Formats: sequence, C-alpha cells, structure tokens
Amino acid sequence: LAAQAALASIDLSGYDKEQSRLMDERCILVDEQDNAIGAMDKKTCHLMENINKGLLHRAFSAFVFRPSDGKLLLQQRASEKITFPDMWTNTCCSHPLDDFEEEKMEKDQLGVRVAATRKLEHELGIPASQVPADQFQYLTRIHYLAPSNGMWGEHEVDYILFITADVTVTPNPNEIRDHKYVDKAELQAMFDAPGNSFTPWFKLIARDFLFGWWDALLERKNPQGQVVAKNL
Ligand code: DMA
Ligand code: MN
Repeated sequence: LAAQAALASIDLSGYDKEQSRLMDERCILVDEQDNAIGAMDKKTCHLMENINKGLLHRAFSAFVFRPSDGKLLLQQRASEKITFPDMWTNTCCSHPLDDFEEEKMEKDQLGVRVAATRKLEHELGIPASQVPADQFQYLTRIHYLAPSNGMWGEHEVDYILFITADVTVTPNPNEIRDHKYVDKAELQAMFDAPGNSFTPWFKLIARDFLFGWWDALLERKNPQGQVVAKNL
C-alpha cells in the first residue's frame, strides 16, 4: 500500500453538504484476510485512484426481512449520495468506524453488528431496540471491488447480516429516496424490468447467495412467522 501522502484527495464542494461531512468518517482499513491495518477517512477510501493502489476497508450489508411474510426491505439510495446515487439496494449498507471503540471489536462480529444497528437508525429511522446488534445472523463476508460514478468506487470486505424483525421505517431523505418490501418474485421482476438500477454489491449478493439463503430462511418459518425446528 502506498504511503498516505501519496494517496489522492478531492474537493467535495460540489456535493451535498451533509454527505460531504460524512466523508470525514474514518473507515477501518483491512488486508485481504480482513486483518485491521489502520484507518482512513471515507473520502480517501472511496476514490478509485486509491482503490487501484490496493486501499481496502471493512463494511457491512444488512438485510431486514419481515416476519409476517418473509419479504425483504429494499431501499433506493438518495440522489444526494456521493457514491451509487439513486440505485436500489438491500436494506442498509455502511461501514464500522474507527471513530467508535465498539465498532472495532471483531469477536462475534460485534463491530459490524453495532454499526448495522446504528445505520439502520440513521438511514431508515428504525429504532435500535427493533434491530439489536446480537439479533443479526452473520452469513459470510465477501471481498469485492466495484467502480461507481466518475472517480468513486467501493473496495471492501463486506459482512453480510440478516435479521428478521418488525421495524418502523421513518426514512432519512438525505440517505434514502424510497423503500419497499419485496418477495423473491417481486425482486426478480425488478431485476428484469428495464430502467431500474441496482448497486453492484447487491447484484453480486443476489446472484451468488441471496435467493438460496432466503429459501432457507423461509423454510424455517411456519405461517405465523415463528421459528420451527428443521432437519429433525
Ligand atoms: C457502503 O455503503 C457499504 C457497502 C457494503 C457498499 P454506503 O455507501 O451506503 O455507506 P454510507 O452511506 O455510510 O456511505
Ligand atoms: Mn465503502
């Protein structure tokens, strides 16, 4: 990895003020084995020029399912977002931050769980009590790289977290433009329809994992939404 002094930066004055401010958050830098190796501001981490030098950070992708019918809550990112604006994606994505001691904890994925609870509240207004950190199911983590618009992109080790919970959504309009619940067929129809755009990580997770995991989640449920024993 290049020395910090060699990393590119950029002037954010043309972007949304609040989203520009959030670019000062400090992401956790990792190597390809997800060992924490430092911290860097979100702006630096998301410039393709730096990503192309190997800069990699830790992230999470949270998926909220409704207990009554197993539908998945999607969001459409706000136009104000600096990366991947206006795209449909899973319930909430973001980063555990070096700014918070708890979010650096790696045991039982505590850091990303706490960050998921924090950002579900920030982006969707979901009360923390409805999505407690210990209630997330950790599926896996994926290493991926994807360019966004212009000079921006993502390069992350992304922890995938599922939770089945009844949630109250009060959207933060600076973060999300729209939201909706979909079943598998409705999601597939969205993918097939012309004109919808999706984040690259959501497309990747959907292609490789989501539908299979979703089936397993639905199979473990009876119609009342209670967990019942499987494989007896
Ligand atoms: C970043 O998501 C994380 C992933 C998995 C792409 P984001 O751009 O929604 O995060 P934030 O809103 O915190 O910038
Ligand atoms: Mn990121």
